[in-house]
Amino acid sequence: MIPKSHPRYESLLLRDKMVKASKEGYLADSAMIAHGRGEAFDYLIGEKTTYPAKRAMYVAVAALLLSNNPVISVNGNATALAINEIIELAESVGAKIEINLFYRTDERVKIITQLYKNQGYKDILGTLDDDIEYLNDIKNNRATASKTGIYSADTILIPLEDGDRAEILKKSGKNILTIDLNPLSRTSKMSDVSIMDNIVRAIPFMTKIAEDLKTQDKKVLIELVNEFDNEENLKESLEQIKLKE
Ligand code: PTJ
Repeated sequence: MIPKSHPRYESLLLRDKMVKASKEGYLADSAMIAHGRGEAFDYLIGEKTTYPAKRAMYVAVAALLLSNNPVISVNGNATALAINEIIELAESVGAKIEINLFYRTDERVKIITQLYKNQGYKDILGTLDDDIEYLNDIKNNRATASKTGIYSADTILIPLEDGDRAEILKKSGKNILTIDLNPLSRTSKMSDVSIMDNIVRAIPFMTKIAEDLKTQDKKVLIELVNEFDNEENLKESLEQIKLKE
């Protein structure tokens, strides 16, 4: 038990979730390394949601609401840190959820499928019995996608995605939204909308934004998306990283 008074309480709580998930056998071998890199960036932005991240979140939610077939892609880390929040966001914006693993094994897919079902979410895609296609005709695990999900999606939210998969998804012509604490990552640079924030803060905040944007005129959402410049926003995100006290 971590005492609430501990100065690193929130951070330790997330580590605890990762350790538990690792013991349950559904994390990639390198999941902890990815988490540690995220922690380091989070530390440098003061573990707070920055203004450019908020701006990107509004745009990402608008894009999800405007899409015909939006999908939220989930991997081991995202599931360990924010399973319930992801389900809530998906339900709020009308997006599907697809298991999309960089290090895909049947065993990991099976466990993650069950975790979503245990939370009452029955429509999870990318499962072992799903109809799987290959994006851009690339016949390897990096390019697998559910026929009714990522394969036919127009917009995909990819939290904590590896650069290789982000590139394959981008090349297949999709609108790519990412949540990645590293504004210098290939994924962040390649995406249409990059949210430099911790998934545990970003996802619930996006659900709140969705409740607001759903009441707005479609024109407002289109304007939000059209006026956004990801490169400029990433530059501003980078400026939020503080190397001095
Ligand atoms: O479950 P799998 O097999 O799909 O594998 C998942 C990982 C995350 C291991 C895989 O996709 C991977 O290797 O990713 P990378 O290349 O390490 O990229 C993950 C990115 O997410 C890095 O840029 C991290 O800084 C960032 N990141 C880590 N933790 C968080 C985060 N971004 C937002 N919130 C976090 N909590």
